[in-house]
Amino acid sequence: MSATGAAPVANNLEAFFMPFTANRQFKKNPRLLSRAKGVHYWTPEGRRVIDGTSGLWCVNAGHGREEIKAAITAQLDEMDYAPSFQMGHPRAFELAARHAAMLPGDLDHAFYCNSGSEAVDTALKIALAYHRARGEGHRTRLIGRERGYHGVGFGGISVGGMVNNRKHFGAMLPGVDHLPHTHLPGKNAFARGLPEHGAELADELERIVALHDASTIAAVIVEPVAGSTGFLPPPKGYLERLRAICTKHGILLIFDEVITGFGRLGTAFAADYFGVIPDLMTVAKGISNATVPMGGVFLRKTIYEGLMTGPENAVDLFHGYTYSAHPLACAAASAVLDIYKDEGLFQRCADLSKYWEDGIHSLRDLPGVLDIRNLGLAGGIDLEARGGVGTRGYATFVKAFELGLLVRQGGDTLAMSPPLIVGRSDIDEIIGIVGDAIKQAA
Ligand code: PXG
Repeated sequence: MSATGAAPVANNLEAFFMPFTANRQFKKNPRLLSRAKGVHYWTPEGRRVIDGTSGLWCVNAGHGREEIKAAITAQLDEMDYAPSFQMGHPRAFELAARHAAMLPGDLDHAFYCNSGSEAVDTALKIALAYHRARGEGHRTRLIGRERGYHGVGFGGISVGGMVNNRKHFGAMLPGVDHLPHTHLPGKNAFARGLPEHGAELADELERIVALHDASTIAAVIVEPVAGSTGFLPPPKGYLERLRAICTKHGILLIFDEVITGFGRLGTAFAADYFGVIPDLMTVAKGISNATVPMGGVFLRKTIYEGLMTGPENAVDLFHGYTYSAHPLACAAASAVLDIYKDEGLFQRCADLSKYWEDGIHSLRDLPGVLDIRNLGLAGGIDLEARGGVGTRGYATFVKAFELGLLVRQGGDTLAMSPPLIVGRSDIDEIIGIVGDAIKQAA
């Protein structure tokens, strides 16, 4: 290799330290994707693989969208980069106005960053800074939930509830507590859509408030539908109760909509689907259809205004990223909003969700299937562990890939979230392959 690293050895998989991956296992038996269009990937050998997961829950409008490519290219021709600290560029303001116009309730301001993890850390910091600005700097505690996934920043893993994402990384943020998770397979197994039982789990917040006192609690952060942990729609009435308790105690409610935002449930946001409006909302993934990394925090007018109380010449929030509102990300995000609107993709998702529900629940009698959950165009399947936790799940994921389908696997749970442009025949194909994979890997 040259001193500049300019001549890599062909097919050498060693140097890339892969994220969230069993590196040695992967490098012995790699699974590569080298081309994508519509709802499909292709491997370097030219084998077609249907995308059952929208990449990583992010390519909501499907792959290779020419409109987004054109917008990014045009922006690159016009201006590659401009700072957003004490400077601005038109596309950032235009995008924020478009997002504000589509947000529910009085959520009407946008702060941009580059990923879901950054969005979560940003939202937690805004919550703390907001309370401090209004003279309630004693509100410092952050409440998350067991099994929650809020990315991999120190803030996100602290409020998150996935033990493997936490246990390696020390003490994390102090002053964090957790609500119980809502997975009750004993009561809710094979629920279609929202499970019946478990709304009372939101009342655990009252117990946490009683323990710490509301005056010490800044915010509660939850995924309206827990994604990474295996897709857990909330019990009926749960989010409404959480909202009511937060309001009663002056605690900010943050919805982490990194997965549910931009159409996954058949509405723009889960907040619309449930009719429950948070104080802050984190987004990423579908915001730019994953073409250029982007994340964001949407906030209520009152929170934005609450941070505008210092002298006019003082910085309002000592927070931001070099690439906040990157022009290419803004161009991509604006183009994908056009696609969502012109093609009615959120409504399309809503229209297909019953077909998807029937499809995924048709797998319930296959060997080892313990539970199936669904909402919008997404779902999770729990398999009975066999040969150690995760062995069966991994074998099923590999088998599905061999059969031509990309699914997500965590432990012995499979998750699926196809692009919102899928048709019924694509759904049939996805369900058919996942069923075959479950049978063949049994
Ligand atoms: N919040 C939520 C709710 C997420 O799902 C993040 C924050 C972090 O986003 P970034 O962009 O920093 O990765 C996520 C990410 C999976 C899977 O298969 C899910 C995510 C990422 C990778 C895989 O479930 N979600």
